Amino acid sequence: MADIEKKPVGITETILRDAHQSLIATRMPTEIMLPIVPKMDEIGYHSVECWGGATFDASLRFLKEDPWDRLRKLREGFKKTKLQMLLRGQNLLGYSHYSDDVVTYFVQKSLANGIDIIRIFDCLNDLRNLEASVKAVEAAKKENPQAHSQIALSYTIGDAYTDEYWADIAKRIEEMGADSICIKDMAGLLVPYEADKLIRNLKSSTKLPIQLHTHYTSGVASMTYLKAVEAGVDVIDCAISPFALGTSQPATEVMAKTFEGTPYDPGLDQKKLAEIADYFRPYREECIENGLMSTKVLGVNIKTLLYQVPGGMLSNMVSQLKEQNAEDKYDEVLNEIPQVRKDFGEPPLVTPSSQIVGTQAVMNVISGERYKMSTGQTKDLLSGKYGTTVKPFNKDVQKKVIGDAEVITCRPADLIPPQLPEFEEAVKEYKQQDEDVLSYALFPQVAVDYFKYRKAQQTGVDEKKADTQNGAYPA
Ligand SMILES: [Mn+2]
Repeated sequence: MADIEKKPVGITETILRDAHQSLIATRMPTEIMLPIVPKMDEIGYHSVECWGGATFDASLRFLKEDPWDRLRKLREGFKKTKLQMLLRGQNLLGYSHYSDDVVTYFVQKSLANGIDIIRIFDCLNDLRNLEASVKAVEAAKKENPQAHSQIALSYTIGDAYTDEYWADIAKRIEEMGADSICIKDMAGLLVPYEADKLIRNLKSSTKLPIQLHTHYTSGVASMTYLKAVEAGVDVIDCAISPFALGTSQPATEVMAKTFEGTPYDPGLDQKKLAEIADYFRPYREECIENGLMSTKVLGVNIKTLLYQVPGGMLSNMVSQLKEQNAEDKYDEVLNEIPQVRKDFGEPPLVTPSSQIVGTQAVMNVISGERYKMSTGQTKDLLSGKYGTTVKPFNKDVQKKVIGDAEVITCRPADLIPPQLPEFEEAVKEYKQQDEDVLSYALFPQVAVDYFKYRKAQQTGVDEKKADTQNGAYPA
């Protein structure tokens, strides 16, 4: 290997976002994060992922924290390290499409409050759903020159996902003006030698840096990183060991050690990494003890590889079947999934498409007739409201589910008029900062509950009425 040019692999640390989202349902509070931030800032990570995904919802709903305040505090602590977030394209951090003015404002405010790298993805890999976010990052570069837009492709397996598909979509991402590409393998489906092939293919079709994100769910993730790094991937996502493995990412220390002394050496200090691991270990123990971390998520879920569907989707299916007293239909439903996916244009299986396909497969089996019953989400998908799938829908199925209802072929957000003014109006009574309107836009009821709690806390402190006020809103 001595004759290979030095090419250190970058490490994105996920402990402050995906690692705890994957292992403890995003429940790590800001107060656990802040004391270790100065040490993390000394490591030399490519970036620290710390925001987006479910952190917003969990902060407001369960932790009674302002997510914007968390971001500002992390920004204050990380003087040198780039901060990264995950954004669900036109859905932002919510579950439905927003108008472009809301998307643009959210991106502006995320950057203004301290984010450097925004990773943006769409469950159908429909790049039109990512246009507004990428443009907003581009426009914000005047004020935030470090701003970086990364388009993440949801990784999946299927007839439509050929070498040509990946090469072509990578080219289109480059043309869109994104700054880098991520392969986002949320289910742990990418096996080592496929990763080698995929990364080499992408590397020959685009000049953009390529980052790989996977989960340890199926047990292959660190081998996948090894092959991907040898194939030229630029950055890998890892989690410090107490919050690594299982449904989380490969361990940071292990990957850093693996590449030590090779041309790919990320150059991280094992002693300093060990100090960070020491800091999080007692918190891990606490989470296991109080049940926040279940040992179930720490093992290898081999079913993921067997059926090529995400682990979360399988457990959803099992509970749906249980509710119907139809657990004996499990194998039938598993066999139905590829059929439904085909009828739906072979989408990747990530939230929300995984739920739509899984629920429909259950309904098809239980009712004994395909598409006799369907959900509103299935109707929306087959009406084009989520965007375009890689293959066309099955026309007969589409007709059976939506009848003569209108089918959208344009970019779905083109049909959504500006929403910001109505959100501003609705939040006016509670607003204490510009960002509140965005919290409201994403989770209206949860945000209002939080705003009321915040007000009560403030009044409690200000007017020395803490006892009565706090009584109503236990923290
Ligand atoms: Mn992930």
